[in-house]
Amino acid sequence: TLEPKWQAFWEERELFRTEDRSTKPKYYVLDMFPYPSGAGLHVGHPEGYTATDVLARWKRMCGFNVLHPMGWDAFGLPAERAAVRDGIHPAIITKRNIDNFRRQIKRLGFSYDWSREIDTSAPDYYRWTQWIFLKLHERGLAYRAEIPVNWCPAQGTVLANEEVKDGKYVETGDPVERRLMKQWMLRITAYAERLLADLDDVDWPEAVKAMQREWIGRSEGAEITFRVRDRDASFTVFTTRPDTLFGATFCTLAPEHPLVTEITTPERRADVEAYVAAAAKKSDRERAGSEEKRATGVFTGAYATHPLSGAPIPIWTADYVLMGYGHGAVMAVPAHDERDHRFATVYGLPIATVVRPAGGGPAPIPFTDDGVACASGAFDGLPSAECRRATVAELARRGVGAAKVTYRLRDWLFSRQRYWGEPFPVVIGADGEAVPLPEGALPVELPPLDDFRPAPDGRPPLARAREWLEARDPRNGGPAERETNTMPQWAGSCWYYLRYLDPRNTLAPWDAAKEAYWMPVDLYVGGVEHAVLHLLYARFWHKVLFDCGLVSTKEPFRKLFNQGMILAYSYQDAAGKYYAPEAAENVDLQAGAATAKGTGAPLKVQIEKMSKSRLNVVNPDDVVAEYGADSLRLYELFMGPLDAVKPWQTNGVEGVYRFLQRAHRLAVDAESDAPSPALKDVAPSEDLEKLLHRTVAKVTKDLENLSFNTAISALMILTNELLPMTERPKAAVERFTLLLAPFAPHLAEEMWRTLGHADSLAYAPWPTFDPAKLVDATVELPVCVNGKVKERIEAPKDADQATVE
Ligand code: ANZ
Repeated sequence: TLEPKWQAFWEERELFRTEDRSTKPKYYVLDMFPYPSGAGLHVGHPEGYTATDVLARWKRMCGFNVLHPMGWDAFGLPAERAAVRDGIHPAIITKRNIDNFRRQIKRLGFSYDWSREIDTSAPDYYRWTQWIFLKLHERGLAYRAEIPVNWCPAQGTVLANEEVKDGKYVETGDPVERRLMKQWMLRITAYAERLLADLDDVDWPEAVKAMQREWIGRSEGAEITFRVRDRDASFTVFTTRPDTLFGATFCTLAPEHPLVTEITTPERRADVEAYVAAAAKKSDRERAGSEEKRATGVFTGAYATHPLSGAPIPIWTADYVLMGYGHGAVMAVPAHDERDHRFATVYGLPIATVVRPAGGGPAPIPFTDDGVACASGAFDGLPSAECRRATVAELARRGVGAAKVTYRLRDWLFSRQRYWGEPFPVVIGADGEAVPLPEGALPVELPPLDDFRPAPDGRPPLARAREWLEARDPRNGGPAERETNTMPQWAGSCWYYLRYLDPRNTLAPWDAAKEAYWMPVDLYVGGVEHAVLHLLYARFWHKVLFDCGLVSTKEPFRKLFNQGMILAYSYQDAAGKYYAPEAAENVDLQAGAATAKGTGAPLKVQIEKMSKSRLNVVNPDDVVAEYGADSLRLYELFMGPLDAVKPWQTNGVEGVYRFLQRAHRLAVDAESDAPSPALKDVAPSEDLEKLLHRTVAKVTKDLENLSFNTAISALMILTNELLPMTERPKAAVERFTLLLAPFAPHLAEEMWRTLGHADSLAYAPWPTFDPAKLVDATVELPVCVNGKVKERIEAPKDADQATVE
């Protein structure tokens, strides 16, 4: 009953409305905003949200001007699928889901500034997403290209590499083909070096930085040109090991390499064409995976000339060589590369050792480490690193090679054949050119449609909006057609943290002064599943905005923290059938065993991901209804370290619920709701004073380190100390209440009121501690005889040797 009361109190007074300008220092604490799915909130969402809310409330008490907003990542495929299935417009489905999410989140008493709520699918939001797209386009960072994509005819859309396996769409099993299609691309590769280098300046988990580095995949090496024999043709390879050039015994081209058709000899043509056709059906991911399996390939019949030795080298084509990396061609060195070695072994190609271990002795084959060059002409005896430099210098002198840095990062495929996304602010002129619209034409709103399937001609759903499709070419006023692709779901989340600064601005995406005051985000909390794509895309856009002079920081998120996933116990019988936890009894978690109520069938108890099919999803609404929001909040943080993966246990919620009841009784008499009669206006004893200082110090330090579970333990210890006192110093209970406030704000407000304060404690000063009070006056000394502790004695802290003895 007291939670709705305090929530209404906060809302009526707009207590958490953030001031735009302030003399206070700022603190911007951000949650990864949710996709409002039809399933509603699960207990994983409030884990991170509670953590950021505790920090927001704590920082307010510490005198910071805190920005703590919430919004919705509202475009996306599930709403479009539901729309097709149920015949309801995705906007209506999305609004319904948002209303449900907002209701659920509000019940938890988070101190969001709801006046800043944003929705990426609202025209007054996506207008600015389109505006940023125009900035990217202006700078040559958005372009259209004919590229091979994974096309799923049944779904009528392109799919990401991650969505395709064995030539099928993983969700539905529909066949997927490779098709050349004109798509929007964003030139993220132009920012590869900065995206890599600036990782050094942010306070992020090392694991996330490592994943981003891996994704960007910087490789230092060389480009080397090989001439094709008896033809006026050449190709370039990228290699990280130019020092092994003398060991190159064949070359391999990607099946799509334009030279393959040209150089293939008549005798080899049938084999090569069959191979190329088969490779076209596989996705890049599968092809890269053929590394582990047996590499396949065919000989083209043509030869290249070794750039230094002049020896003839057979040219093969093989699908482990990807067209999108380097130049789609490799010089194969079977003695020093695993993959080339496997290939050479299968096809009986020569293997020439050109590096030996620096320390001498036998070497494994292939020997892939650095060593000393051998059988490499003038380079013999050079250590590998030196040999790389010398080889590149020699190739450069002859004009057939140069040092080169390559990135695994690809340009970002930025179009989707969907309805429920941002339309591109672009028209296609009569000449086929994509022409950006002027700023005044924004937003380009989604046309109302009632059928969201691809158009009958196979074009995206937007092609069904006949009237909307017709447009004018801004260059000449002639007829033009709107772009029918939409942006991917990632677009809206690339800049939402900036819109929170100024969400109702109709003249600009944000005000420059507000941006300068608030940015960067001081703390960003969310799931590790966004470690690469979302964070990389957002960093990319931010850097472009920085180059446009629109933001003042190079990086958007100063500190990042990933909360660990919350798992749950599941109950399964021998036949694999799942049981709800209520349907199990005789549960022994240690042994992982239980029995089914009624039948007594033995059940296996396991910790697994929460999912509907496992019947182990915990709904926060149910927890709040039974134990209250404060208990849910406290339990979310008390389960273990924030970044740990941990199982939900409802009896754990009971534990924190009992703790909160005890805490309540420190201030409030359980019978009468009046102030507890034990409260006295007396000074705390010296011992209690020390415990208070130690608790303040501990909780403060733990909050700084996001170590919430240990902070809560300290509050429990203090409660246990205070509760039995018949003369309970009111000043001590007040300090305790303030420490509890960020974690259990409803209960803390109630206690604060009972203690005689008319105002909310949301802005009451955070208790301070005196470091001198943290040190004990005496120390305990173990007395050892022959290395064994025989006794312990107490001595004054500053006692000298003689006194102790
Ligand atoms: C010769 C060589 C000898 C190589 C050796 C390695 C070891 P990273 O480190 O990932 O950048 N390569 C180049 N382009 C390729 C493509 N399009 N598809 C598949 N493989 C390609 O890998 C660079 C190495 O991967 C290059 O160096 C090349 O093989 C291969 F002892 O060249 B290496």
